[in-house]
Amino acid sequence: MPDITVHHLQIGQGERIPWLLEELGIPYEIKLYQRAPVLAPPELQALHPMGASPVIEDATFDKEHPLLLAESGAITEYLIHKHGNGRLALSPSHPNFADYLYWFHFSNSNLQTVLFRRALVRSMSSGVEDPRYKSADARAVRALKHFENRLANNTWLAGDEFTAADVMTVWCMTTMRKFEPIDLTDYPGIQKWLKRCTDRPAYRAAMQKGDPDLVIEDSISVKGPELFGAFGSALKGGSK
Ligand SMILES: N[C@@H](CCC(=O)N[C@@H](CS)C(=O)NCC(=O)O)C(=O)O
Repeated sequence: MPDITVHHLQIGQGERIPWLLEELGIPYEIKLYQRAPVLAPPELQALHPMGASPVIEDATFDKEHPLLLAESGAITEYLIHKHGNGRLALSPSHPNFADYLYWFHFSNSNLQTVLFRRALVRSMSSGVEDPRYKSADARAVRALKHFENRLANNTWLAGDEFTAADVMTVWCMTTMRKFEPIDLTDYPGIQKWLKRCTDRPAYRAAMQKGDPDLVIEDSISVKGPELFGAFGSALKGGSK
């Protein structure tokens, strides 16, 4: 029985963690949860004060009292440094260290935030001409263009090496487009990078274990995957 357990809410950013573990070749058990209908079900909410996914349990160092850790960025750094000998991270002596840090944090701290903000503002505004929506959309497009420019000139987000920065970011352009649609026509660099990332055997293996019903080719298509309908209803005031 592996010492590491990943609690993953399907169709969600928890997919980063099995992918990382597959890349690092670290054995793990995965426990799957379904949205009920949008938020986490009670058994997942009960695991951690924040009630969201991903959460890991690690019994490697204390079988009686396994470590419980949430936040995909924190989990990623923890696994890389405690179990992965620093693989998939760039060290401070690497010339691209600052790029690595920046792009590692960009997804959760910027891209994802502005995209979800746009979705929320759209649901509360009078339409796409509403100045509040226009402002939220301009911010999202700005982030997407910045991201595109990075990938127009680099194979991977941190430069020449595939790193955890790529692992952190892919979901924003795949599964997350089920919550906030993004047409990738104007973003050829992102399209090519998505193909490179999702062709990796570790990505395929993780998605097969965590979300076998998601069709990767739909997730990376230019128009994006089918929307997760319950999310749209929840934004309009329906059940969450
Ligand atoms: N910043 C957190 C966000 C965690 C989060 O919001 N996860 C979503 C899945 S995409 C979730 O569990 N949502 C269900 C809920 O909040 O009830 C991370 O990176 O892990």
